[in-house]
Amino acid sequence: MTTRELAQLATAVENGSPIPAEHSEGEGLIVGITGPPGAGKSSLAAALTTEMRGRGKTVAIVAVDPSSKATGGAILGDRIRMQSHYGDPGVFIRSMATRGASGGLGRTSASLARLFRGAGFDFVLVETVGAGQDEIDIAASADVTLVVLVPGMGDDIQAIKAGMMEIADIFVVNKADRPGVEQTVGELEAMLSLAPEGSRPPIFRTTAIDGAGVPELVDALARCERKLLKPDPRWLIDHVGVAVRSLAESLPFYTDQMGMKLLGQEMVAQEKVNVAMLAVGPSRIELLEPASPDSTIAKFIDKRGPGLHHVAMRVDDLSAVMNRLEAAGAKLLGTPQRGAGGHLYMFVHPASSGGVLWEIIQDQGR
Ligand SMILES: Nc1nc2c(ncn2[C@@H]2O[C@H](COP(=O)(O)OP(=O)(O)OP(=O)(O)O)[C@@H](O)[C@H]2O)c(=O)[nH]1
Ligand SMILES: [Mg+2]
Repeated sequence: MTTRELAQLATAVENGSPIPAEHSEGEGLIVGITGPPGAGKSSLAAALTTEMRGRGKTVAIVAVDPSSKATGGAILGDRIRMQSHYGDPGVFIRSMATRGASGGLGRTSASLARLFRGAGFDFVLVETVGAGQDEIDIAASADVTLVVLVPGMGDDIQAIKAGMMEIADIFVVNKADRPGVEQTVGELEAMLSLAPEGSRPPIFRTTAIDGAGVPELVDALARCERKLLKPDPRWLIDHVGVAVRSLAESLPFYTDQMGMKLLGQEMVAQEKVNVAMLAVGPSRIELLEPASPDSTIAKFIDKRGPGLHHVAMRVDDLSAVMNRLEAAGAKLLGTPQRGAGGHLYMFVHPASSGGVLWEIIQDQGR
């Protein structure tokens, strides 16, 4: 594929087209680079690119640049930083100016990253600012996420670290030519000491403008495996619904014999069921007892006997999922309802899903 063809494909993907099947898989490593504005993410991406090119590796860069919305200035700056890489056929650079657009940015850049990996690049660097949903989306789709900090951030570091702890695979303290590097590293170490050993991200010191520390960072990246099984936070099994004739008879198996924690019990008038919720890691088991002979659950038990009734999937955008299902002709049971907790939910008929009744849930405020 020529650079021009790739650029055209990238534009199509940015505009919502699916990634062509022949470019959907690759062996490359997707590296998310995030951190506060001005931390040196773009400079680091340029320095990483120089080092990677020196090792004969190809590099694609996706820059997501909210700070450029007013003037495009940051992108101009990035152009200068990337100057030596323009014209190198082993480097492909895509800057996404957000121009105030909100939402979906993270997913678009994640799609671009997958496209570039599918196009055969050895490393795909994805730059983004901050710690919002976009960063979480990018971190979820990246194999490795670098969180770039700088010395002398003072109180800011606490706030920034709080949001970035979860997504950092590697911390980079950039601008190591400036005073206060060791203090920042020390603060990070103190904070990381609270995390269980074995899950503490390593800390690297770099000076992006002259490349100091960058070879060590590339060594670390070269050792990283693709995280094929990295959890995608957009999808979560929220709970498994089990129809029972009697909570009094069934509950002790879960609580006493299995030793699970009972989260609560309630009567859901809308569905005419008594519900008991049990904790299973971040998910739950929902035991459903008919509260009336004409409830859906009573009819289910009459017809099929007690047992597995439905599986509930939590998604971040129910209407998007619903639109996709509708467009594909799936059989939806009614329209989204609002549950007691304020969440939205709807059901997909088993005929459309290989025999499972799916409840799709979207949390309140997401
Ligand atoms: N002294 C010093 N300056 C650096 C270093 N890395 C980057 N800079 C400078 O810091 C400024 C910001 O660098 P960028 O690479 O644009 O930072 P960024 O994190 O991409 O910034 P945004 O994309 O706007 O959030 C520039 O003036 C860089 O030259 C470094 O290691 N040492
Ligand atoms: Mg930048």
